[in-house]
Amino acid sequence: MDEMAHGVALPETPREFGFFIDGEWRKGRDMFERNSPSHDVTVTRTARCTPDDLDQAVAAARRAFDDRRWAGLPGAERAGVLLRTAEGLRWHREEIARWEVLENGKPISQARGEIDHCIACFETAAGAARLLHGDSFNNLGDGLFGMTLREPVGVVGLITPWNFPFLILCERVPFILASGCTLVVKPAEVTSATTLILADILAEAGLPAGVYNVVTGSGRSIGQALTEHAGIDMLSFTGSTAVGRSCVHASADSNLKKLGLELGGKNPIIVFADADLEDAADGAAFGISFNTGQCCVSSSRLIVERSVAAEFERILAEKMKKIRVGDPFDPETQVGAITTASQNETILGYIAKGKAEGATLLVGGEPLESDCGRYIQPTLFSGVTPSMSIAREEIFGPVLSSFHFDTQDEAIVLANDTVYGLAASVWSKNIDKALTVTRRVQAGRFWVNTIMAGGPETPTGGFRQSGWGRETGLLGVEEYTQVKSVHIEIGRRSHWISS
Ligand code: TXE
Repeated sequence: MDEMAHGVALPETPREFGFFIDGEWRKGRDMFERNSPSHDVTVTRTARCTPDDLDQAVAAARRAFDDRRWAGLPGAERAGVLLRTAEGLRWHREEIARWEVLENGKPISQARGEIDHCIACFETAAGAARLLHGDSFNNLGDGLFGMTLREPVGVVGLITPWNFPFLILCERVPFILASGCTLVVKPAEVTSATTLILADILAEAGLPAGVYNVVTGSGRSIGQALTEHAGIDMLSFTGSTAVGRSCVHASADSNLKKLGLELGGKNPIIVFADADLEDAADGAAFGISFNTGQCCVSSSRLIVERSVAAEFERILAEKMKKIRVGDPFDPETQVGAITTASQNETILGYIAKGKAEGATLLVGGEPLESDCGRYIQPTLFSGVTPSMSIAREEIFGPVLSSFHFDTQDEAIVLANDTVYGLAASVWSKNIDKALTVTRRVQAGRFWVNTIMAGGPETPTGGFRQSGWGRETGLLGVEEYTQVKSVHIEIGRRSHWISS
């Protein structure tokens, strides 16, 4: 009998996965195991793919691209596959949610919500597959007509992280497929299960063999080899800024493949004195605690107007104390486990640095006692100054640093005082202030009097060192296309050489 956690069975034996090339499952020779971050039970065994496996996956994706079995279909047929996949995700919602929880440690209620977002991604991309088009130039004179064609880039390599294994995958895969590209995915080694499960759902939906291939293994070996592979036309990478930088080097040193990068963030949440403070405090608590702060768009720098700072921090601290942290299979849990042991150490290391550098700890700051699993209570530091490491570096955990400002200009300077520019949020009932801040703070995604809102219709991506390119929305499909300009002579060309 399987062990139970809140009525959900933990696997008695780990589920073993092969890897997926050219529409077929292959068996790994060398396997690695993943323990659940919340229950310390081995949940999956996944293959360590070899460079030869990767070559075969790239070759399969290349054949599937070159013979036009996918790119050559009408957009309506590609849309049909994407819509049937969305339907498949509805059928497999509970299964996918369970494996997300088992490998990542996120709360089950959150995992279900994320899968609903993934379904919406497939539906949105299906619409985009039908609407994707170029442009025409009727203004080149009577003798010449011009147009632009949008053509798929080719074979895409996709490297995804462990914080949103399925959501980040689905914010890319349907848009890549809508463009007509084929792909080779390398999920994070600790959270590969749901990327592999998607292979069967896509195949059931009618995706031709060779269009979606998955190789598994470590970032340093198989991930690095994918970034360097000359058979890949474009690489979409989501993860740390350090590895993003190495993708740029790998592209430069191989075939100058096109890059899409979504990297780190140190995102500001700016609260003016005229904001609804209760509402803003709820947003701030959610913004730093969602997915245990292991989220590239976490609002990790609170920039609050000095006249209300003490009151705001008191309201916020009270709210943060009430956040329910614990077993992710408990439907009441809001914050689950820290996904990896090394990330846990990183977060606790930053909390220790914050204390040592003289910030004032208002709430949290300790790991929670637990028989198994790694949990950290959402943490708030006040009196943070811009030079402290908790002010500058991405912690990727539930640790919020609070700064105070007196003027709007000062708030904008503080918000922009980072190398990143992924997301930002401003809270004010004064439209002039809210809009001025929105226009002057550098960030790819902005929220006014809300946080982490929005669906797959709008694009995501970063300014500055937070990345290159955009995912989701129409731009998210166009990103995986290249534009060809076509000129057509009407009538007789005037000759260069006189007859
Ligand atoms: O990320 P990595 P890590 C940030 C966050 C976190 C830090 C480290 O600050 O604390 O990164 O996390 C693959 N060539 N983010 O070390 O290593 C790896 O297998 C090619 C922010 O886990 O960047 C995985 O699939 N690929 C972020 C993916 O890269 C390589 C999400 C991400 O892992 C590789 C995750 C290499 N040399 C971490 N090395 C976000 N923007 O949401 C690793 N990988």
